[in-house]
Amino acid sequence: MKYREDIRNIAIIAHVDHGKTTLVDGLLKQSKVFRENQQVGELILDQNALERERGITILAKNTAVTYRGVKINIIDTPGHADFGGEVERVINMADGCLLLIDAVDGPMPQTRVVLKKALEKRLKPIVVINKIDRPQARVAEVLGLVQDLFLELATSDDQLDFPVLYASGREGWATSEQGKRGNNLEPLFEAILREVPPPAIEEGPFQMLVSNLDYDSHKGKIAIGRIWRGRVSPHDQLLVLDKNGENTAFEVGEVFTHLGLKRIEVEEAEAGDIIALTGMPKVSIGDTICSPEKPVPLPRIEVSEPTVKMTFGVNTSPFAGREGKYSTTRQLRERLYRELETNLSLRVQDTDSPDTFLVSGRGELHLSILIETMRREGYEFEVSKPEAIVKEIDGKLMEPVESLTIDIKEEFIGVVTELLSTRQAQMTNMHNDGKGNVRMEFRIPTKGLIGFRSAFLTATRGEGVMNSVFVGYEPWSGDISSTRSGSVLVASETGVAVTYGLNNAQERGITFIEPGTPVYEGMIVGQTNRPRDIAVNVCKEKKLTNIRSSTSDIAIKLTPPLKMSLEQAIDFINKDELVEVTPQNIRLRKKILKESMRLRAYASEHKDYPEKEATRS
Ligand SMILES: Nc1nc2c(ncn2[C@@H]2O[C@H](COP(=O)(O)OP(=O)(O)OP(=O)(O)O)[C@@H](O)[C@H]2O)c(=O)[nH]1
Ligand SMILES: [Mg+2]
Repeated sequence: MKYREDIRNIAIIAHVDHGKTTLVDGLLKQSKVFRENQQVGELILDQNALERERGITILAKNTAVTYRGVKINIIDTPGHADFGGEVERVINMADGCLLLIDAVDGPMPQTRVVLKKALEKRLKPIVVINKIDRPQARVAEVLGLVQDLFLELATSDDQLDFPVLYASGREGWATSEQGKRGNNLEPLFEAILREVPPPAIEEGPFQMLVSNLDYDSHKGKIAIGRIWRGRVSPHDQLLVLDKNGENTAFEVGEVFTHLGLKRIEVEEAEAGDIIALTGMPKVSIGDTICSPEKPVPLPRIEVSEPTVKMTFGVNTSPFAGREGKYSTTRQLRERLYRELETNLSLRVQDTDSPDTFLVSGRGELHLSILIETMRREGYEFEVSKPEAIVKEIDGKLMEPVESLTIDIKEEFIGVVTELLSTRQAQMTNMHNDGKGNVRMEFRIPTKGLIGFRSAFLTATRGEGVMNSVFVGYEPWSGDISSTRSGSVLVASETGVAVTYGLNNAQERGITFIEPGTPVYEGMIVGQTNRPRDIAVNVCKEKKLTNIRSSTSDIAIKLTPPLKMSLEQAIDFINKDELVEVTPQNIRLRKKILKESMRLRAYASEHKDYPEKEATRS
């Protein structure tokens, strides 16, 4: 076997927020891929708008730097469990990984998940205890926990002998000596060169696995992946082997390698490198691109199954078609199926209704990011409450179960435990650091986690941190009754909300909209503590009389409305409700808009309930 000493391929993996992208900033900056005094900012790789707004990585990305004549291809991955599919998608390209661990948090649920994947793939790990600059850093303790984790997950003895560096990605330094401060990232660059095996190369006909796709309006589809065998040049005649075993011939347009944020056009690329190719008319992630001399597919990329599903439907609200650029079934269907080309852990299925699609993903965030992306592209549609995906295994009904880690201040233990007990969570561990910070671990069915985040953040006044990872399927443990406290205020008429009407509504609960907001019958305009929904006429004006009764009527002071983000809205709704998503608005609505029909539906489900009993105000 030959090796390419001039290349190293590494993936950066960690739990969410442990500093991966920030460390990549440092590697890019210190390897001088930018012009002197070029302004590049922070989290350079988190380029898409949603990543920047949320400060998280959503898509795995390739970049490269050169250090002492060696090209280091770097793959930054997302740490959030919902985007675990991205890690699985790209990890094949690497020979080694940097496992980052926050010096305060220590190993977290997703640390275990990504390390397990990396060790299974036999990547050579380099442990980087990161954020050493944090005042509460507990380096020795964290190192001990990391060693325990390796003991548990290693698939062979040699994996237990891993190098450790101590770093502050943000301050741009790393050192191999615990307790010392470094000056720059050279020790990390050196460790990568020394520890990560150079890619083994095979001579022979070209073969590459497509791990990522990009699109350029001039060049068309761009396939990104690692070359496993042979070489490639522009104008080569190659084949794409797809999942159905079909071959499509094409001529290579351009060949690129990575450097910093750029792609560099090259005349030839060789096995071991991570490259980008143009020219293929169609290609999907997981396909093999190869020479017609030896058309053998590489193993396809395996990603874990989705655990959460919801419906995406054509907008059926009375306001449909007003705010979106794309609102037809055909457009929605096309867009959803197109997403499957790159979003590997997503599933889309047709349903009995031609206007509704079942979309499954790895968690609420995975799905809500898709919703937000589509809304920004100009789509309007409606989505249902997410549900856990249950399965029948050996004739038994099984459901996904997650491990949930919660970090809160002591004073919130009571409320959080109470919230979780209604959601079938079981505490498995609790640790108090003696300074008022508590970490609790639970096992909880996925169905119990749905809608939990908003409630948790409210209960902990936004201070709590929660993380969950899928652990497996377990026997179904029964339904959870609605976890939403109270019911909703529903508009009884179509029109425009006015102060007077909203003021009446506020006597019954909290409202979600401002005066001047167009509403339709069946739209949810607020929340109430009452056990049943209440229909309210928020468009109702005060009757005009000639006599002004009192001055207090003139200036009604409304409580400001409670505005929900997309995720909060999805968390909030119940099964008989929908979120209407358009580029301009997020509205909540009842599935059945007409009040009389809703009452009938309710009565038929609750036999003891007299249909007539009005809830109108
Ligand atoms: N104190 C300190 N903070 C850091 C350091 N590195 C990153 N951070 C901060 O930690 C937060 C998360 O950093 P990111 O680099 O986005 O973390 P990430 O691992 O890429 O996060 P995901 O991609 O979303 O999983 C940011 O607010 C950073 O400023 C560090 O070395 N020290
Ligand atoms: Mg990141």
